[in-house]
Amino acid sequence: SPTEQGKRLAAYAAVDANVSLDSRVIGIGSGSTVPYVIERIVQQGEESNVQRVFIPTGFQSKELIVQNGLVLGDVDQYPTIDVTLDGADEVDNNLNAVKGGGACHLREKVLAEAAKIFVIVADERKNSKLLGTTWTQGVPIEVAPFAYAKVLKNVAKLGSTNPALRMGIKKAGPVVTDNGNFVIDAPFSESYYRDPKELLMRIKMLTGVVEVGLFCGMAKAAYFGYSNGSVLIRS
Ligand code: DER
Repeated sequence: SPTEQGKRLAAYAAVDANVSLDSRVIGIGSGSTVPYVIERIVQQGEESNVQRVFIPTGFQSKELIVQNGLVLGDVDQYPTIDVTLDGADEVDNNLNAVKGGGACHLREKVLAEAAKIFVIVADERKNSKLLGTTWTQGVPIEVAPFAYAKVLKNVAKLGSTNPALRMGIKKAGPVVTDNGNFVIDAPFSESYYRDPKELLMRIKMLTGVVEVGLFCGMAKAAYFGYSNGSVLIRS
């Protein structure tokens, strides 16, 4: 499909430009675009990959690394990462991103922050001028289960319209993250997204919030793959 082609194009371009022989510790994000990042890295061959260690951002990410025969590492052991590559739900003109569609954004943000270079890979749908334009599901917020009802009330007071606990599809009850927490999706009107850093700080301060799916000023570059075969690089 066009978006799969776009994901592959973005991932290949990002790996070719950012994963060199001296990239030894590599952070791998979550979602449906990062498998193409792994695909491209595997194509770089055994001899380069045997020198590398790959740090996951959750169960799916770990499985990707292990199933491709790559060396699995832990962020405790490798606190500094050469490059982290990850997807996003939406990216604005200033490379601020909404992340957390896959409920993995706590570990994703840890690895994004720990990396010398954090690179976003995405298909064309994620390229927006302003957050909240194409991604209308709201800001993903990882919360301590004990506090979820309080956070729901308080994020509504902050201005969110109809914040909701993210429920499982093939699982009764709420989605539970790799860290054992819940996720609240908090939609906001366009005006709130004009200053994503301010929105991030206001949500993060709410008691019970573990991490917020707004990555502000973290990405060095974003690669968008288009179904017409082109790749747009913003940095
Ligand atoms: O949850 C996340 O932030 C993931 O990176 C994810 O949302 C990216 O999604 P996709 O690569 O499947 O579009």
